[in-house]
Amino acid sequence: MKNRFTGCLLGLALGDALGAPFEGMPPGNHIPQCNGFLRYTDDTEMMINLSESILETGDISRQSIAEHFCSSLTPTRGYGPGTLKVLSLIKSGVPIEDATRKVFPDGSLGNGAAMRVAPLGLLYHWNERLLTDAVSRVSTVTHVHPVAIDGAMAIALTVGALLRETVTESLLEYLVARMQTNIMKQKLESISRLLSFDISKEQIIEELGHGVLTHESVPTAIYAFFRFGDDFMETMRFCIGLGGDTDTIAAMAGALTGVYLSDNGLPDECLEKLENYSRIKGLAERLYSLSLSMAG
Ligand code: AR6
Ligand code: MG
Repeated sequence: MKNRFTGCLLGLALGDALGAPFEGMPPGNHIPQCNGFLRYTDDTEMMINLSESILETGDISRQSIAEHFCSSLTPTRGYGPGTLKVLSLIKSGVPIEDATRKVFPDGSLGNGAAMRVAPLGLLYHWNERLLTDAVSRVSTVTHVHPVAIDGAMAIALTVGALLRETVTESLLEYLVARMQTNIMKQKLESISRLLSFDISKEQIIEELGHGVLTHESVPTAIYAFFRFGDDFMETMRFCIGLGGDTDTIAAMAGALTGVYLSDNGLPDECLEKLENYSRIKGLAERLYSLSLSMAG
């Protein structure tokens, strides 16, 4: 179980760092490289800040999470412009509830909530109500759009379900039943059909998307896991070959593949090059201990 916690967070960070050099490119035969330093982006930085806040307070404190997001923010890690603005408003004293609607009145539709919530699926895998409550509270520190919250739910619920049971097609039905928005329901519902035949990158991009919006990236990452999740690097090559928001799609699929395979399934030659490898591994181990003590 502990190795699956570390596999999840290291898989997320590795996917993020492997995808980062290809962000914004058109689809192509992009090959993820582990021959140089693997620097991660905002996805992993936010996942780390969230985990550190939880371990510090032993709880989900929105105020503490917001403070960690703001005080440990590295501007050069490629944050979405909306999230940067929301965090700078919070830092200047604007209440979270107001800040999250200043850029987009209905809230951000970006995948910035989904990319960071994998630790919540780990921590609360034993209690779905606590898990969904935590996802909702953590997402809405920056992302209040219902589609963005649904995307975060889909990722964290998948992580939780993978820790509890083996993967079956019914996992997709389980996720669909928990979506609150039609677009996320429809997209996740279509994955079973798309898995039933050989399909090109271009068709996947057309059907599921490869962009920064939640409904154009979360279903794609879940599809990638179901199709290639037995092999971490195969999952990475697929996600990165799509182009577009490569780092975040690979980060989300990396978290799912990592929890499924455990850290033994991640390539050592890449982990050796990953920025802050030991720190991320340590956070996962401490979340494992916290989860055990919470579950009693
Ligand atoms: N209406 C129209 N466009 C929107 C809306 C909306 N309601 N919400 C978001 N966008 P943002 P994130 C567009 O800035 O979700 C980084 O690379 C708009 O163009 O809230 O934290 C991360 O690694 C907006 O700037 O950021 C992720 O991959 C963009 O979506 C990615 O960016 C992203 O929303 C998203 O990060
Ligand atoms: Mg990123």
